Amino acid sequence: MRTKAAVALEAGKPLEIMDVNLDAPKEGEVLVEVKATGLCHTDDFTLSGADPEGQFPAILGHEGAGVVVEVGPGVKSLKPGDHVIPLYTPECRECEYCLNPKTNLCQAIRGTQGQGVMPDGTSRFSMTDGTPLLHYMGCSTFANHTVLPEIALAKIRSDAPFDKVCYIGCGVTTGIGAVVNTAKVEIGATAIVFGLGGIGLNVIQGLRLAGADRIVGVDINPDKADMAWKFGMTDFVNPSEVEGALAPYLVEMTGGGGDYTFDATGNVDVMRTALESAHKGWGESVIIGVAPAGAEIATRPFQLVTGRVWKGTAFGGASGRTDVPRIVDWYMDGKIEIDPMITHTLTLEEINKGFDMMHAGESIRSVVVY
Ligand code: NAD
Ligand code: DAO
Ligand code: ZN
Ligand code: ZN
Repeated sequence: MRTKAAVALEAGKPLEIMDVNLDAPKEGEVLVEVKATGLCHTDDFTLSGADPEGQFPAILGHEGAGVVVEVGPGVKSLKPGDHVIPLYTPECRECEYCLNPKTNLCQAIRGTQGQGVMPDGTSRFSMTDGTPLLHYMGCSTFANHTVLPEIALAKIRSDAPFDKVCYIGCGVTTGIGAVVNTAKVEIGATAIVFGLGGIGLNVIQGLRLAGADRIVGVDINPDKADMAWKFGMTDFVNPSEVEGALAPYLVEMTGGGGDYTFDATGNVDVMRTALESAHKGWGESVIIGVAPAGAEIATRPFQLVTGRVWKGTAFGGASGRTDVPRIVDWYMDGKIEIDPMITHTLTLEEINKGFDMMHAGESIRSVVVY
């Protein structure tokens, strides 16, 4: 079939809107009509060339929602008409990783997903001249139709609005999951969140949900504070207004440091500050941000010797087929908010404008509705 897509032809160039070929789903695969897709910082990271694993030409996009159109041979859990959210972290429920409750990093299709192809080693997408196009994070939601493995689709209720719940495909689940799955924040905790963008705001609403008492937000863009207050931030710090080093300032302000601190910036210097702002003896610092190719983190080992814990999270530690439908329910039941964070709704033709607004810090989440 033919479908319309925003194609990343090479790093650093705007996406090009074009018709592309999409082959039918093969064994264990599903054809999905994408109804809406969110623009995540990670798509931009790849498009910019900063992603060490970035490959081109490809169809980016990993945050979406849509409807099953056709299932390939052997697919049992989904049928045409089902509403789904694509999962860049699949859940096969059979591999050594899925069977270990300590991780959500299903490895069933890891090798081929990282190479930008389906599990049989081939791509379903090509340009109309026959040039193969790679898949991205196993999702490729910047196309009106895409093919995914069955294990990379969460079936969701049919009354959930696509243009809102698409955000659960990455940002919402990553931020809230970092709090409830990875950090396991307790009622009454003090937390510090670095970066109040599409992920950090969801960390903040996750902290409110978990019952944290004090939620300190840190961002170099003071405009980001307005939304964070609405989601539960109790204190705001703009690092450029702090004299001297930021970590001691935050430790002092919180009476010893955060029980939990979160990096949602992707900046390795911020990651260090986050670790060093965690409470001596028990503070845990969670890295969510994805750093540029070659970047490394550093701290004095004594920071860990004296009881701080440094950890990271992918997709908020969520097992997608199990957890994503529940998060959709939380949204539909009013337990979490999504709508105010979707600051812009665009057509596919406007997708590059969405990335421009992301660069300018003007948007939280832009969503393309097909
Ligand atoms: P964003 O651009 O919307 O937000 C980042 C925020 O950090 C912005 O508000 C910016 O002003 C702020 N910031 C930048 N430098 C700062 C500094 N030095 N100090 C304080 N604040 C600073 O990005 P996002 O969509 O929220 O994504 C955040 C990070 O999370 C990115 O690195 C992204 O790649 C990563 N991410 C990780 C996962 C995962 O599973 N681990 C999933 C999605 C996104
Ligand atoms: O299993 O080895 C692995 C890698 C899983 C990739 C997880 C990616 C998480 C961070 C990327 C940001 C997502 C938008
Ligand atoms: Zn698995
Ligand atoms: Zn994302």
